[in-house]
Amino acid sequence: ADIPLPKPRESDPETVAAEIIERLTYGIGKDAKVATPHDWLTATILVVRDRIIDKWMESTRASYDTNSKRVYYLSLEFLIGRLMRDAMSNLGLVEDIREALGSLGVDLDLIAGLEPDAALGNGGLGRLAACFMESMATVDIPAYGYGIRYVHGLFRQQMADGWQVELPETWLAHGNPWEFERRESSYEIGFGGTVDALVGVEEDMRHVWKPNERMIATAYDTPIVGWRGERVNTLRLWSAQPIDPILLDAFNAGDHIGALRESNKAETLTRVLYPADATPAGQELRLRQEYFFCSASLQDILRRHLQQGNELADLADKVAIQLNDTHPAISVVELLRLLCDVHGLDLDDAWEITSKTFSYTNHTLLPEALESWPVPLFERLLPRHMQLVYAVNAKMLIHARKQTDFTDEEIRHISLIDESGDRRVRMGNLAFMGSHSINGVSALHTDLMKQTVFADLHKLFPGRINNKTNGITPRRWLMQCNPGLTNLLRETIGDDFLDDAAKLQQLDGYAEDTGFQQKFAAVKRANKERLAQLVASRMGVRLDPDALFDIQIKRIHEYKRQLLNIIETVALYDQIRSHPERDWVPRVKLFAGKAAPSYHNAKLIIKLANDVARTINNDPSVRGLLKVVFVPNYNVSLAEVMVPAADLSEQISTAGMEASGTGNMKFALNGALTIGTLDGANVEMRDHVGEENIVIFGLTADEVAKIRAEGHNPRATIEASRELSQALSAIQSGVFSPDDRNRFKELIDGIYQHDWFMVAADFDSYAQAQRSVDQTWTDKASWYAKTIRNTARMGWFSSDRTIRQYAEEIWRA
Ligand code: DL6
Repeated sequence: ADIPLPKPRESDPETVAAEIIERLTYGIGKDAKVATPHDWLTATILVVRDRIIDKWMESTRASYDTNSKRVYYLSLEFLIGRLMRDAMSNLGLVEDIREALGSLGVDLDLIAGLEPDAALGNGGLGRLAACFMESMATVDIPAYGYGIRYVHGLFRQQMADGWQVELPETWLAHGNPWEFERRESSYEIGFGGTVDALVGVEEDMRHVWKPNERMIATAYDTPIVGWRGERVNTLRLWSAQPIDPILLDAFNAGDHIGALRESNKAETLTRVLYPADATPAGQELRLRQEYFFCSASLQDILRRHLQQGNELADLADKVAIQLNDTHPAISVVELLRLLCDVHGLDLDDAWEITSKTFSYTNHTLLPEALESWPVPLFERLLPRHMQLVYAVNAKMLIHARKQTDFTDEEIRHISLIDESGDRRVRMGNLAFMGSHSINGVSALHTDLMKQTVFADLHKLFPGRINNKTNGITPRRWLMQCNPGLTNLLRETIGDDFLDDAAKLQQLDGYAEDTGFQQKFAAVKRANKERLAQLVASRMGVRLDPDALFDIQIKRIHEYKRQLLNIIETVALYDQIRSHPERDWVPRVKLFAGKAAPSYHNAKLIIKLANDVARTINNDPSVRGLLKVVFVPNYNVSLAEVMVPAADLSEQISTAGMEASGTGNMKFALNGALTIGTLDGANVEMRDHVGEENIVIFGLTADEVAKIRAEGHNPRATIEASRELSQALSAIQSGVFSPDDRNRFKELIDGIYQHDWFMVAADFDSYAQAQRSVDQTWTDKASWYAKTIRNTARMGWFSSDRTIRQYAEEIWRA
């Protein structure tokens, strides 16, 4: 029988208020009189969630009914942040809920601020996955995100005397009202053991993997609602559970700890995001995590496919699986295994289905970030997969050998086994071979992929590499984080841009309009006041909202060159002190970002930023002209306050090293001017906003490659620049670290000795660009004309556009 769906709920404030009380009473068991703010938050989320579920069921039923092609986004990271405001805003409920809560004496903003920031990711790649989930729902693509339900997401960063200290993050401490545990969607996952080949005729030989370790993957589903609530998709995160929660025999024999061994082992697997992989144990855990979530996801995908009455031969017509970087690359051989060993297909057929089903996105050219696993580890943990890696490799290398123009060296690069040192399995090559599409995330990055990391595979499979420039969801990164600007835009150009970010272009006509400029400036100032309040309350530092807010927020990495920014800050500090008579533009330099716990230089850079901040902020001679702040514990929620408050956005990576960047897009959309190199998506941003509306400096990617190949003499460059040499020697000699004069010596020595990241090479050009920013700032009409044009012309960088391109050109969904 056609069982009806529940009737959609009304959303007027009175109904909502009554439901919140009902949830508080019957869902949480609390009397409103004693309810804590967390109880109110949970009750409110449950009321919002009910409205999402109505749509969720509709969306799921529709996909089943039409048996339409589904997209599966496999990612080890989803940096989703808080979900309540996103959901309320996409459903158009914010004001009704504010009023409903107000009638109950509860402040919406206060409880919204208590929602934990789900940090199931490290940075750009994870945040992109979150934007994509929202955009896939918005542009009406039936899609599932698959990942891991880490108990502890990215660490909480605390500062101890300017040093980064990592503390565990506990986003699940108060439970998670967004998720649904799906015990019925559980799969067995194996590790280790042996492989038996069942005797038969050669082609019919079936392999049976007998793992010696097993655990269960259980699904937790979170609904992801698209703009205007039209579609709700599912983010399915896997949690590991033991098959036997307790070994009773052992327990009864008095071995109380040993009895829980299995349980601990399983729970360790999904406990922490990105286990430090400097040790062999850390590496093994990481590979186990990857295999665990891929195997569970693929078993789930095949079950759904077959349950709908589809054939395995039709898999690629009904299923598109996107591999988010190499982390899920093991999926290629896991799908082969399932098709051959469980469903009885022969290897050639299975390979054809596999490579038509998968596509792979590369997010970095950094060699250290392209994963590879030691062969002995891979073979011990996944013996059947190792056989399949060799089988695929043989196929590919024979194919390459047949192309007469392949040299031995090219064949060595193509091989799935890196034999240049200890033998390792190359996951990038596996993802490439097992996919029909391999995409980069900006035009420049895609070109460089073809020329560098995948040059030989590109030669073997021309046409597979394509570009999909990243994007950001304008819902979170404009409408929610910047309601002031959103309202001003609606007043000025109407509501069309809410549904189609390209319509922001209509704002272009207002760029020179003085009245509009004043309103735009007032919104920016209010956002700066909000950030100043946050900084004052968290750090006790007062910021002047009339100063130029110059912001660099992102992971701390040498290639992202926070160091260049700090050195230029030191040079500016020297200049202001030497020439107090000049008309200096008051600046606040803001930094935020986390360093990988084992990344020594990145942690030193954080310490340097803090040491420089302490010295400058305590020096009366630059008071009112220069302030430096490192805001601790950067996360999505902090970005939502910092991005709308920026006047200047720092996107200054060494050209050729940042795959795309997405922070660059968020700032420009919110009316900041970008100072940046021709790197990643900055290049396309320049094309869209116009070169007069962005401040570009420094070496190009080609120039960096040339200099690196030919060798450069950083010492000579430094000596030729008085400002740079003075700033470097101040840092190196301990001016900012009187308690440990040698603290930064090695860091600065690196610039003198090799300057791999071109800090010295780009310094003068950067400093000049900063002074040109000062000049524009003093002409406010010109400043706002440029920043308004940035907002107007950033519509193309909506992740809706990116997702449409994936859907049309890769997924055909
Ligand atoms: O594609 C999303 C994002 C890019 O915008 C950044 O440029 C890039 O650095 C980042 N990559 C990562 C880590 N990559 N790996 N592996 O986050 O991806």
